[in-house]
Order: sequence, then C-alpha cells, then structure tokens
Amino acid sequence: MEFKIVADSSSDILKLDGAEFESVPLKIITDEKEFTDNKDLDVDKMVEYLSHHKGKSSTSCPNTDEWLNSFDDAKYVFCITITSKLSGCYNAAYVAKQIYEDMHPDRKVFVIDSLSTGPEMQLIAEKLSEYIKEGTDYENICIKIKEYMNKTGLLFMLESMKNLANNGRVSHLAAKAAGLLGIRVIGRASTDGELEQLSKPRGELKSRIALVDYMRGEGFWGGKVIIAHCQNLTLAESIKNMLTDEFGNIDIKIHSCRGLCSFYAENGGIIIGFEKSDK
Ligand code: X90
Repeated sequence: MEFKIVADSSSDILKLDGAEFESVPLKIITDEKEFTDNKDLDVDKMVEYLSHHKGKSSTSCPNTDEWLNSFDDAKYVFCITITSKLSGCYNAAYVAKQIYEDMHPDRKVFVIDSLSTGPEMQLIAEKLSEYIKEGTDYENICIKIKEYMNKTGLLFMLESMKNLANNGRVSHLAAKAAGLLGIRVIGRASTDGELEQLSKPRGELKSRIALVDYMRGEGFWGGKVIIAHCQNLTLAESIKNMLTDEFGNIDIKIHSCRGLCSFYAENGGIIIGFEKSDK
C-alpha cells in the first residue's frame, strides 16, 4: 500500500472516498460500561444510556499499539488527531510514528495535530485524499496540507458542557451557564487548538444568527461546510438553510456525531467545520 490516511474517531469518519482509510477508536467509559467508538457503536443508544447515567463517565484515547496497527504496511501514512491540547491522541500517535519509522526506514508517517476535532478533521482528511488522487507526492502533500489547515475553522454550539467540565476540559464555572434558561455556548477551536468560548446567546434563533455571524467573522466566504450534530438534525438543517440563503448553492454536508463527539457535544450540540480565507 502506497498511501493510507488514519484518524482517531473524534473525526466522525468511518470511510473516506478515494483513499485507504482507517478510524482509530477512542473509548467512552462509565463505571458500568465501556463503549468503543467504532462502526459497531450504536450512538443513539449510547446517548440515551448516558442521559440517564448518574455515575462517573470519561473517555480514553487510543494507545501507541493501536495507532501502530492502523498504519498496516503503508509506505506513507497521514495520521490526523484531535487537538493535542485536549487529548493524548497526538502523543500516542507520535510515538507510534517513531517506532514505525525506526522499524521501516523507507516508510514515513506524518502526524497531523488538527488543533481541532470532528468536522475540521474531516475537511483535512478529504483534502488529503484529493491530493493523493491528483498524484501529489508525499513531501508536497505535507506542505500543502499545512497551508490548507490555515484556511479551515471549527465552531461549536452546545446546550450542555457537563461532560467537558467533569473531565477537566473546561472549568466548572465556564460550563455553568450552558443549558440554563435556553442559554447555549458558542465557541471555537482557537488557532493553537484550545477550546475557546465566544458567547452565550439565549434562544435558538439568536444562537443561530450569532453562529453564522461568527463564521463570517472567521472568514467564511462560501467554501465547504461540514455540520456534525448530536441528536439535533433540525438545528443542523436550519443552519444549512441560513447559509444557502446567504451564499447560494454551496457544498454543505450534515452528519450525526459518532461516539466521542456525542459524549462531549452532548444532546443538542452542534459542531461546524468550514473553509475560510487565509489567516
Ligand atoms: O483523550 C481523550 O479522552 C479525548 C478527550 C477529548 C476532549 C474534547 C472533545 C471535544 C469534542 C466538543 C466541541 C468542540 C470543541 C473543539 C475544541 C478544540 C467536541
């Protein structure tokens, strides 16, 4: 195998057109159950179970061996991880790269810290697959994908940040307002891969307008958009309609979050990856 793209399961991708692809699952763990975020996971059932679960819950990232196995015997691997600021995925993948390249001096692994998650990782994966299809060589793909990542962004809007706070990814104080009196939290993946809160609008319409305003503010001009939602297709579709009203018939895809993103975005949450003008 010449090229392979691998990504941890926070990307929500299970298969990728035009390229060898493998998703490396994270796990969602409660004191009673463990969910592996792979294709067999019944996400709706997990979300339903979690909504009644009173005990502790957390997540864990793939270990080095799991990353190593996903590389198969590919000559060139592109390995996309959730932001290293919030997870150990990147570090484990980086160690796997070093072992793989030591074992096979003629092979190369490019580990990409997405500084983001979900739909922005998917944009990166799709772009990598395009470069491979066009016949771009490994070294040039590494350069071009870095440039492309300057032109992608991620915004989110959440109705609850309980799981983020309980797992130390945001402070309890910052998480407190979300969910109270129809307040949602809008935020983004900052340029250095941190979860950054932007505002706390109240009410659905206001929130949607604010979200699209932020997209514009980030430099959205009508490029590709991917919307991931946790049990909230209605909101995803109204955002899509707002964007098509304004930008015309643009490329917008909607999907429901897989396990990891569902755990953290929680019921009603939405995560949007989009292409924007250069920073
Ligand atoms: O290693 C692990 O156990 C995974 C930890 C992941 C923690 C954060 C996941 C966030 C998922 C929530 C909204 C988007 C935030 C983007 C911030 C860069 C989705």
